[in-house]
Amino acid sequence: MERTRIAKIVPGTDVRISGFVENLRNKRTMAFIVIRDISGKIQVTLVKEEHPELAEIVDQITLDSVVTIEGKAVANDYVKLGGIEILPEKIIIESIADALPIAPDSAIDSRLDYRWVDLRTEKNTLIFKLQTEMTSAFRDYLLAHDFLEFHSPKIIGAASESGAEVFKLSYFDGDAYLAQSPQFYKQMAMAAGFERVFECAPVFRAEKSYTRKHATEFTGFDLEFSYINDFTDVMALEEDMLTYMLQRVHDKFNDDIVRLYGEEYAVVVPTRPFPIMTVAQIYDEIEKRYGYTVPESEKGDLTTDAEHLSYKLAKELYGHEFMFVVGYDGAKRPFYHMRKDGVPQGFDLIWRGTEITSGSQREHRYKELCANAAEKGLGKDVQFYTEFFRYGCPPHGGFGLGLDRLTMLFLGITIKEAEFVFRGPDRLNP
Ligand code: AMO
Repeated sequence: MERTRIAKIVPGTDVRISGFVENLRNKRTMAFIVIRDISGKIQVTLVKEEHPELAEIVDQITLDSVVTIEGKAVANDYVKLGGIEILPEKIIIESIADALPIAPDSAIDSRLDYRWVDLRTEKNTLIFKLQTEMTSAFRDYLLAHDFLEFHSPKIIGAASESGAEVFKLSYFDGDAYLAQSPQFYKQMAMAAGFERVFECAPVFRAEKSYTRKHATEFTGFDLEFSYINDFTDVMALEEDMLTYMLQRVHDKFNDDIVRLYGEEYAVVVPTRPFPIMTVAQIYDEIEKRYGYTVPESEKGDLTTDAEHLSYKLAKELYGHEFMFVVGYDGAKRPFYHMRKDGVPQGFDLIWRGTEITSGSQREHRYKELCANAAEKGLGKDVQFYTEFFRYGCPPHGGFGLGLDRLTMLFLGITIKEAEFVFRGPDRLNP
């Protein structure tokens, strides 16, 4: 007999199910076992007198053991779980579980030590169901807009963002680095005439940050496209893509999110256009409204506190969860951003008070790009990259979206919980 997923069980049929033992009440005359698979839970009801051989098997079962059960699915209004139960004819123990080392309310680091056990709950599997819907919505959107999905190398010969935050590894007789971004390769694809590309892949940052939003390895959703007029085209595409994704997540998962994470995380499908403010305007407003004064040295960039306050501001001024931020100081932005009158032609996008994206129009003119690099003291290191712009390259722009950040903001969790397996300065296992 073929296995049926629990959510697909129809009363009145013979079924074979497999899953973890979620709950077990082993009484003198009856046994009630709740079985859980990824799709749902169901009760198995054993009348011991009718099947003494099965009663002996049930005596051996522990919580979280994996079992396969064959029997008849019957409707029963007294059964709380969906009004269906299974009357077993066969029980196979696939794997016996020891007592679990953690509980859902254990400290996060213990939970991460036993991440595979931690992930068994409905609440935690929702994180990854949601992530699947997000990436498939992005893919569907971009494929419908003529993007190619490409895969850029993660072992590279030079730093791709900033030299300070790069992991160095030994590579035969020399050194190599783990890619901090597909940035240079997205742009290489523009020079190759691909016009529109995206990638969903690991990104590595050697940052010793212990915050709720930093990881040393995360998943980047990156894209780049050609023949833009200016960076507002890039913002418009991101706005459209995110709205499409949020609508899909809303339609499929809003009820589950509210039930498992709370009403405050209800999915809000945004109105368009998203609000846009300059860094200076945000500082002005949050000083006036909330008494926040930015330290002089941080003025051209948003501090983490200002980022949080910008959420309050976006809600007060625009009734919105998103805020595009523009007008950063050139000194605070990467050399590959195009500049107009010294102002970088780029933006960050903040959602619920946390940065989820950086993007810009890129400098595609060889001479100007080399000058920008030289100004930042980058010469030889980025020569392989500046070469991409010597033999013709369309004007282009793009952005990078942190998938783990998006996930954590959806559910109000930290990045440690939003990643399947978190990587941070003190965590390399499991
Ligand atoms: P940036 O460095 O801002 O831009 O990264 C893009 C997005 O990636 C996410 N992110 C992180 N997520 C978890 N842990 C981290 N340590 C971390 N660092 C960044 C954030 C961020 O907005 N090349 C540019 C993108 C571009 O211009 O296309 C870049 O990498 O969500």
